Formats: sequence, C-alpha cells, structure tokens
Amino acid sequence: MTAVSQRLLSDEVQVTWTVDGDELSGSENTKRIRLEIKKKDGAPIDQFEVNHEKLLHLIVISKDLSYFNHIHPEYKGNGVFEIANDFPAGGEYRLIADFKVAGGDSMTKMVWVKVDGKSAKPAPVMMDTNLNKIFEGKHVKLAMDQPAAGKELTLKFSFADAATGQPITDLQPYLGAIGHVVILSQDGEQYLHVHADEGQGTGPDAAFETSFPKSGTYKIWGQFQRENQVITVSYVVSIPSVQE
Ligand SMILES: [Cu+2]
Repeated sequence: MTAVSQRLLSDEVQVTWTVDGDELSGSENTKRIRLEIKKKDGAPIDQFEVNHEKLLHLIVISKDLSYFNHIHPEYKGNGVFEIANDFPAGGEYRLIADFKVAGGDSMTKMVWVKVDGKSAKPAPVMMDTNLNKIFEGKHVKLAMDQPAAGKELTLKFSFADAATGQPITDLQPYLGAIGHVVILSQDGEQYLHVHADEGQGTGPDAAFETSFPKSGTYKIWGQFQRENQVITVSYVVSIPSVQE
C-alpha cells in the first residue's frame, strides 16, 4: 500500500492578522504586523518552504496605492511571523502574504487592516500615459503587448542611465530572480502573481509574464537591484476588456 500524500490547499489554510503598536520604538506609526498561519480546523502548521530566498513575503500597500513596501517577517515558530513596519500614516492598508507550506501549494493571503493614527489625505491614482519614467537617475521603460483582460502578456522593463542614455547592463539578481513584480487592482481586490522569465541576464531588459483577470486600473510595482541597492519602479495602467 502506498500512502496518499495530502497536499495542503490554500483554502484549507487561514491567517490571523494582528497589527498593533510596537512599544519598543518611539515612533507613533511603527506597528507590529503579526501573522499566525494555521489550518482552518485549528491544527498548527510549522513547516514552510523557502521561496525566492524567504519563508514569507509580505507586501504592504496603502488604500490609495501611493505607499508600497515589500518586507520579510521573521519566523517565530508555530506558524507565527512578525515584523515591525513604519507606516507613513494611519488608515487602511492592504496586507498580502505569499508563502509555501511544506508539501503544500504556494499561496497568497490578503487582508485589509485599519492602522491607528492620523490618516493622510488620499493621493489620487494617476494613470501613466508615458511608461518611460525616471527612477533614481534611471530611465525605466515598461513595454507590454496590446493589453486586454484575460490575455497572457509580457511586461518588459528596460533600464538606461538617465544622464548618459547608456543601457544599464549590470543589474544584480534580487531574491533569486532578475527582479520582482507585484500588481494590484485599484480596488485592492485583484493581486496578480508575476513570474520573471528564467535565465535572464543582467539588463538592460527584464521580462515578466502575467495576465490581468479583469478590465480596470492597476498599479504595477517592479523591484530590481543594482550596486546592492533595491530600485522600486511603479506604473499605473488601464487594462481594457478587449483588445483595442
Ligand atoms: Cu519578498
């Protein structure tokens, strides 16, 4: 007889999220984010697999999409992860965790949290009409095929020095890939998994594959590394329901 291995599915796993004051730091907006990961039936989960060099990736995005952070909480054992985060203001935030339970699927769990403290005035989400933008002295151009909801798309980022126009060819791997891309819909409901194409070099181009499930406005954040510094780039795009 062969034992049938029970693969743990995402909907059998639940996360209890806590965001509270961090007494150790003096800053009012520094909060402790705590995730407790368990099976839905209450059974503990204690084994996680390293994925992109970390056990768990946590994305923090403000409701107006203006604030983005990608952090790696510390594993405390018994399915508990913790990290302090310095929020820019009080208000609503989307927290998104990506992790892989040992012997289970890769999963994404999301929650809205209300962070105590004085809220900031929401910044309008502005569509980028030009996808060639400057970030930290670099021209970073985002090119994508004619977008449409449900269509498989390649997102290609191209890097050039803003001062000289020279292509940048010394990107470093970041968390085991040429870069990492995160996409969230304006309403915060659609979080897209994006995969870097395998075997890419060190620039000037970095390609990723994704598909937007519905038409609408999305913000795309890309993170890359050069000279041991992480560069975060972002674009707001509109995805039509059918190819225009
Ligand atoms: Cu990460």
